[in-house]
Amino acid sequence: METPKGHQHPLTQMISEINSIFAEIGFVFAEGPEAETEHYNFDMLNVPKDHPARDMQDTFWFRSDDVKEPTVLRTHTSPVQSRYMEKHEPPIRVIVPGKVFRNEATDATHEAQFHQLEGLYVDKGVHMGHLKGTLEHFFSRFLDGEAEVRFRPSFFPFVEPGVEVDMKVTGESKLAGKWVEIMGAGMVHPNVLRDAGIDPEVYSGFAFGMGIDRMGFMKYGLNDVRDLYSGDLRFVSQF
Ligand code: 2NL
Repeated sequence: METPKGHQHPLTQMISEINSIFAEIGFVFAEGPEAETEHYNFDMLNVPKDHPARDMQDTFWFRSDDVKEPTVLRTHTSPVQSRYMEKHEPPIRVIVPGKVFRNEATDATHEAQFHQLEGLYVDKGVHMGHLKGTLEHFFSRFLDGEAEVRFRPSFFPFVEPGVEVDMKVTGESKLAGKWVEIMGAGMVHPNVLRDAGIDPEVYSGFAFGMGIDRMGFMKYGLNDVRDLYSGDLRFVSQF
C-alpha cells in the first residue's frame, strides 16, 4: 500500500507565498520571540502606559515571579520590527509573519492565538503613495486579480497618520467588485522611529498589519478561523 503523504498546513503555504511575493520587491523576512517584554511589545511602540491594550483582559501576562522583566505573549509582531530597526540602518524593508496572542473569547472570526503579517519600509522620502502601491501589488499577486486599495482615516498609537485599509479585486475572484476592510496601516510615528535609533527628521516609513487567517478567508473562502487551528485532517487535506 502506498504511504499516505502529508503536506504543508494552509497557513504555512500562505506564509511561504507572502514571503516570496515580498522578496521580489526587496523585502526581507524577520522573526522574533513570542514571549516579549512589555518594553518591546508596548513602550517602544508608543502605546501609552494607561492604554487598555495593556490590561490583563486583553493581554496574556507572565506571572511576575517567573520572569525578570514584565513579559507578555506578544499581541502583535511590531516588536520584531522595533528590534530590527535598532540593528539595521535604513533603507529597511522587512516583513514579519508570526503568531500573536490576545486574551479574548473565541468565535468564528476571533481566536486567542492567530497569525499576523506586518510590513515596514523606512527610508528617505517614504510616503503613503508607496504604501498604497506596495499593497496593491501584493494583493494583486496573492489573490490573482487586479487589486485596488483605499484608505480611511483611523488611529493606532504607533502610526501618524493611521488608516484602515479597504481592498477590492476585479477579475475571476469570488470577491470581485466588493470593498472589504482588510487591515490597519499608516506612517510610522516619529516616537517609534526615534526610540529605535532612527532620526525622524531624516527618515520616514510606512507600516501595515493584517491577520493572515483573515487572508485565508479571502484566498480560500474560509469561514471559521478555528478550522485553521483544529488539526482536523478533513479540513487541512483540502489544501
Ligand atoms: C491591525 C493594525 C497595524 C502597524 C500595524 C507598525 C509597526 C511598527 C511601527 C508602526 Cl514597528 N506600525 N505596525 C501599523 C498600523 C496598523 O496593524 O489591526 N492589524 C491587524
